Amino acid sequence: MAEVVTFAKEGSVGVITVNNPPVNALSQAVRAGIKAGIAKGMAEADVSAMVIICDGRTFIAGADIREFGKPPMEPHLPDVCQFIEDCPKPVVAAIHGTALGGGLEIPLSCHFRIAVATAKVGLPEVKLGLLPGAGGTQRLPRVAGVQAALEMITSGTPVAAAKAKAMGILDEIVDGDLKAAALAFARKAVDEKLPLRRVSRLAAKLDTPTVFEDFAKANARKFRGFLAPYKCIESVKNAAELPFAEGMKKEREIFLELQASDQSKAQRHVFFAEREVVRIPGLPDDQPTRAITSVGVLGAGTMGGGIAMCFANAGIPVKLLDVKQDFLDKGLAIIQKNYANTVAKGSLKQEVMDKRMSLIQPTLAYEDLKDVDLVIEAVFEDMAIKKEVFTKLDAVCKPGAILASNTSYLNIDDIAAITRRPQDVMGMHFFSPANVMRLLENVRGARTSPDVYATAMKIGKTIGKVPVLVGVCDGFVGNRMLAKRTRECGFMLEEGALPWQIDKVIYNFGFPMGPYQMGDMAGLDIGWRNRKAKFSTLSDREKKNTILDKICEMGHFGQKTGSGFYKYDEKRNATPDPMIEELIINHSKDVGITRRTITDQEIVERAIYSMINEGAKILEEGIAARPLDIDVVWLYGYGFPVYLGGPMFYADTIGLGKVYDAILKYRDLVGAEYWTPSPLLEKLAKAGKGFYSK
Ligand code: 3H9
Repeated sequence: MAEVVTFAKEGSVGVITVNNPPVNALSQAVRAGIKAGIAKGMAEADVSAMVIICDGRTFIAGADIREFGKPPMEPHLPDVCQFIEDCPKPVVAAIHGTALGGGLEIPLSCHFRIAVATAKVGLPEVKLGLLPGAGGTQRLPRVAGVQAALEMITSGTPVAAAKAKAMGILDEIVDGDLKAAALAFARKAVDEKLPLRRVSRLAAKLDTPTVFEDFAKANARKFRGFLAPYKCIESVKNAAELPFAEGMKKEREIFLELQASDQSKAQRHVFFAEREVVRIPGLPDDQPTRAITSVGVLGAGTMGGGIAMCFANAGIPVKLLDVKQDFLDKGLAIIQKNYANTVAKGSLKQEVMDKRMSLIQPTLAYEDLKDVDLVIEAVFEDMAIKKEVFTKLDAVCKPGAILASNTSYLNIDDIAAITRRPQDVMGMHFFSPANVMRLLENVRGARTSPDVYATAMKIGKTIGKVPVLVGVCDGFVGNRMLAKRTRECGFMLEEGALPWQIDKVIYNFGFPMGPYQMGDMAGLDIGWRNRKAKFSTLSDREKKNTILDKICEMGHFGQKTGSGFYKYDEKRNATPDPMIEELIINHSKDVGITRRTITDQEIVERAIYSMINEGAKILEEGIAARPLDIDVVWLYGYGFPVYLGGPMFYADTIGLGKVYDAILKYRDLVGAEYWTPSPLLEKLAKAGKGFYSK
């Protein structure tokens, strides 16, 4: 038997122990080991029952995702599960940690399941663009009912032991030693001749015949663009309508189909990218970091308040500084309101809210920041103001404190240079609303010390963010690429597209909303102010593209003023504005452009490929160390569709050759100034390679 699985006799019970760190994934050796363990227990006359249990921090966390994409190796998991279920001697699964995916499909094939109270069970395959492929879609509805199975399988969200017991997934919740309890349960099953519950022989409990359609309809928004949830529904429906063996056969077919799909490849890429992103190339895994036990946040506005909440949520005390009592009062009132909303929804206990509020201490005095380990300033985006703030921080903060700016595009090196400790200065760019958005762009300056940016990455994880390390440039990774999309969309408006056409195409591509809906929501004045600040750096064509200026000059700033690119009713429902259409058409005339039909494909290509080309430049310049850093920025900060894996992964899926050809086409159409292929992209495309397959 393979050493990742051991078999030992404890009296009359055969104990099959899985030990495959870190998460006991079901590699081929583990599958073979479990099967061999069951076979051994069956063969040995003095073994009357078996227990499957795991060493380490968790029960089995599922199939080994790293094996996907390689040729499947026997024994296949569905067969191992069936082998367990068919065993004539009782088999008990003993669960701790998280039993996920195949790690729950094995217990569902056991005759009994017990768990410690802290355990969780779930079928998260949908998050990898898959469906549970070892009987999960067939056995769970037979155990927990169709509705509960649909919810669990299509959301992928694990449930806690108590709920799992109420759903019928667990037989018993155990206090104290799990192995002792499992042995006792196994002996009881033998002594009391408990009937062996073979789930495949049960019927899937169907509540209403229309449950499948109703479920798909009710979740249409959530499932938009994704293949896997619909395939999960189809497979659960098979469980209700077909004999078990047929349902299993179809489940396997669908599993293999999904496994080979671009969506699942993309979602698996996202799973690993999210974990890899925190590892900083060039730094050892045991890189020393600085302790962060208290934080200062400057600016009690929307951004500063959101950042303060992030730390308070993680139990870290925050000194929140602003220049006027009035600003502090308003900021705290908003924080209070945000928390109170969560309490009202039932997702937060009042006492937890009170504790978090007590961790946020308002102050007007810089002196109060003298002992904090980290300061993040979120004041107005103006270099003169930033420099003033950093001069003050440099004067009061203790040696070794990290001084961070939340700027979204200003030069961190210029800010650092004003201080006597540039090695302690960096950017920590949160995304609005900071307490909700998961992305944190950590910007390392030319002189930032490695232990400083390693600390920022670590603290980012502590506060529940997905931190990405980037270098200094205008707009860093996210906004620098976004600027290219904004430019191209602006050009397409001049050439013949309308905002609602572009928005629809970008929405259908999979983004939560189009650029003009987003602009209207954020406030057009923000983009206008940025445009004015950067006006001197714009090209002639960009300078003359005054559509945004004209809209803003009328005081139309988007949703908050009732009109922007769209008109809004009192409920903020948007309708296309004929006045804006006229304004755009007149603008085209004014700048001498004959409007033409812009196809949806052209919109996708110009909006997305312009970003991909910029992403390639970002890689060349070393602003991002790896394509996965760029993907993670776009997935977690800008709502790039998860099932496309991020812009760089998406480029590889299309093929860089095609992207390159399109770039050349737009170079001829729009101009080399905007559409010159990055040398990296050109080199990879010509070599038939991708960003991830160099
Ligand atoms: C499935 O089961 C299909 C079946 O239905 C049908 C088959 C026919 N495989 O997240 P962490 C690695 S699909 C390989 O940082 P945590 C992970 O990459 C599977 N590797 O720890 C990381 O490696 P590294 C359904 C895996 O404590 C290390 O383990 N199951 C797998 O924060 C630690 O991971 C899932 O989707 C895996 N399955 O969270 C569960 N899982 O150190 C996926 C983890 O090199 N896993 N690794 O970066 C999780 O949700 C979390 O890892 C877990 C632990 C909650 C278990």
